[in-house]
Amino acid sequence: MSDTIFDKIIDKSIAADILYEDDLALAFADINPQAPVHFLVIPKKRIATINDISKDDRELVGHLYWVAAQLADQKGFASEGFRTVMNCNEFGGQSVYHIHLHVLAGKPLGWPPYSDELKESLE
Ligand code: DGP
Repeated sequence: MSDTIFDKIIDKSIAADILYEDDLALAFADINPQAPVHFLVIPKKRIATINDISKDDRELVGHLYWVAAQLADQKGFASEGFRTVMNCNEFGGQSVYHIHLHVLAGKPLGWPPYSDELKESLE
């Protein structure tokens, strides 16, 4: 599996606004925010897609949610609420092939992603 831009963020060869780091995970602000608060939580281990998560990775993936919840609490939007999304492959809208949990907050968010409007535009 080839390197992605996130490997460069992990090894600090390119800059990011880092919000949290430990041995297993890193959280940083998304470069193209889709909500007032938008950051990504990624494992340091390179896993390309959700489809590549192994049985041994289950705890690591759970850890990403724990990091998201810690930051939500620390930044004061936990009780208001937020959205976590992990896109997978083309139809899921994945563009960086290193799994990442999007954390979006700060305003009420729309749902569902496959709206009637979108359905009509794709027909
Ligand atoms: P996805 O489409 O689910 O694969 O989301 C990839 C996200 O990664 C997208 O919201 C933008 C973000 N992103 C891509 N390149 C960079 C970068 O160089 N720095 C930061 N901070 N975010 C990036």
